[in-house]
Amino acid sequence: MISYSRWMAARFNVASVEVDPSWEGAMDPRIILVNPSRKKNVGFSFIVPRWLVVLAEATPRKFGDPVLIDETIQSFDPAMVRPGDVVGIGINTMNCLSGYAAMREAKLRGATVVVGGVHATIVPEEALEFGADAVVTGNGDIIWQKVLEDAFRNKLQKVYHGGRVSGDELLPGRWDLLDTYRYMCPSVQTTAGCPENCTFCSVWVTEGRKPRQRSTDRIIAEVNELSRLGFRVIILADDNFNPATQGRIARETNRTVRKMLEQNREERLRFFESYDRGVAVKPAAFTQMTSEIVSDPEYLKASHDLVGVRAALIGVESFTDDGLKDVRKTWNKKGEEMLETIQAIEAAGISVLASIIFGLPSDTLETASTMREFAARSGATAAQFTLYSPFLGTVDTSEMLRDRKMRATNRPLAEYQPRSPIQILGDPDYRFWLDEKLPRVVTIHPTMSSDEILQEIGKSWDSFYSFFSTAKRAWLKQWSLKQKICFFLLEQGFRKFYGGYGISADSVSDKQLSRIARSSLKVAIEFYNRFFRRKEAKRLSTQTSSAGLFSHEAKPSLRQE
Ligand code: B12
Ligand code: SF4
Repeated sequence: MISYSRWMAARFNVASVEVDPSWEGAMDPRIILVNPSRKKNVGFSFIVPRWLVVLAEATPRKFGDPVLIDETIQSFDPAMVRPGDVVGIGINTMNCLSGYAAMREAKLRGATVVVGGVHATIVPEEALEFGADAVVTGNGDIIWQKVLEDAFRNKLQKVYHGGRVSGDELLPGRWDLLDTYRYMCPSVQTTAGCPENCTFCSVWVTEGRKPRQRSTDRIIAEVNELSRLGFRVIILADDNFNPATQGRIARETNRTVRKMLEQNREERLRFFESYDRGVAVKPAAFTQMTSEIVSDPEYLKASHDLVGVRAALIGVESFTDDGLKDVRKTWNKKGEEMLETIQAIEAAGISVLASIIFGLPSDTLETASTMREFAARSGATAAQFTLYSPFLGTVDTSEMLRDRKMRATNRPLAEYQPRSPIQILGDPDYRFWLDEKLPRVVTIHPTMSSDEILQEIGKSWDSFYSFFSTAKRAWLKQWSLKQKICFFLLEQGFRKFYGGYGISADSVSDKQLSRIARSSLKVAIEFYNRFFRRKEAKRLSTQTSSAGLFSHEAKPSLRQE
């Protein structure tokens, strides 16, 4: 177990707390928002962490424009902080350690530090224990204003509950404050929450099971702004892009919930139509869907035709019945049926990133082979094989932590039946997410060693992305040779950056990128921005002068009534 005081002493041994004179002239007091990262200062990043721009929008203009620091781009330099500044830090479980480090340094310079984000929502007391002046749980969109008012009047409370704000209140981002040329994809949210309750996922716990649709006008205005900035690809950072499809509604037994889902489906389809009419130059969108989208051909077609969804992460999780039972996702198709599902989504023009978890309680060395074989035959454009990991706030992790506590009491097993066959390492006080030397696998699987699990995951990435398999996938696409070559290079790049781990916002991956890989990333993003985005932004800005290009009524509806 980590000794808290030793860790703090080693980590925050800051010799000087002098303020960088270049910041002296700036307006008083300032708000600084920090997105911490374990991998500092890569310089460029694929995806914008949305909370940064949303909190910037939530900051009343009277307090001045906040300074946005995304540590994947630029390390947080504590010298920029002056006494009286308010520093807001957003953390998830993977980057909380870096967040606490930034917090401590900001506090040493006399700032008031407020911590929010998924991790702070799940364990708010931890940020306070580490010295935060205040912690915000839930959505920051509305409550942030109150926090700032209180902070500047010296009336700050310890805990603020932002709750789940209504869809209409979910704010757009302030893109003007971000150096967007450092990123490949901006992220926009269209809906929050997910009606499912998978045991490995914290979304339904924090965001709720009732989907919240964001305001259509706000989404359209935001996407049009991003189009004007030259972005041609966006991430729809939705918890679940298709919360209510025909299949989902059909299996709902609760009448009230079914009614709510039916309304949501109608609302989504209306939104898709308005989006199509209102977004003048539609960017290609990448999002996260459930496989149930195939149960609803109208929804699937509209996602592609009206919203421009061209790729989606689909939570396959497991190809076996037992695996799906493990994660309470038996509504997902299994085996051959899942292959048909993936092929149907691909046939609708949406490239599938099949997301598969390995290391589930029922997984064995045999299921690893099955997983590879199914993935290869699935027809998915891409696949990721992720390690089953205990994230805080999930049913699985809560059970494992409780099991660990009970085991430590040495009560006879007859009195306590562990809930999970998987155990979390360490004694009951060991908070693995705070361990700087965190082992890759923090759990003990009932039948496989950690090495075996990692080997199988490695083998799966190797076989799916082998030169031959990638070339074959490229060859089978109905594309021009140039597109096939691009696809091949992209897939190899995906494997290089995310292999062994899965798609992330760069910041959380522990993967050590070689200098060559980092440089290629920089060159690729620089190239995209310089030669494509700037040109595109210029072209569009000349077009905006012609009336109505970005108005919501720009195009007639394409949906047949
Ligand atoms: C889109 C998404 C992705 C995208 C983009 C990620 C990105 N960084 O932009 C992709 C596909 C790349 C991705 C990857 C991964 N993700 Co993800 N992702 C999401 C998702 C669905 C939405 C995130 C989002 O942008 N929401 C919109 C913004 C506006 O909401 P927000 O960040 O929560 O911020 C609000 C509040 O939290 C609060 N807030 C946030 N910060 C602050 C700071 C202050 C000071 C205040 C006051 C308030 C505040 O106010 C904000 C506005 O309301 C979430 C689910 C979720 N609901 O959080 C999972 C989620 C964050 N991801 C998760 C995981 C596990 C991952 C991966 C590790 C998956 C993997 N490969 O194994 C990777 C890496 C994560 C990372 N951080 O990079 C987990 C995190 C669990 C945890 N306890 O930390 C989540 C919660 C989903 C889950 N399965 O449980 N992800
Ligand atoms: S894994 Fe996907 S479907 Fe399951 S609860 Fe989380 S967001 Fe919903």
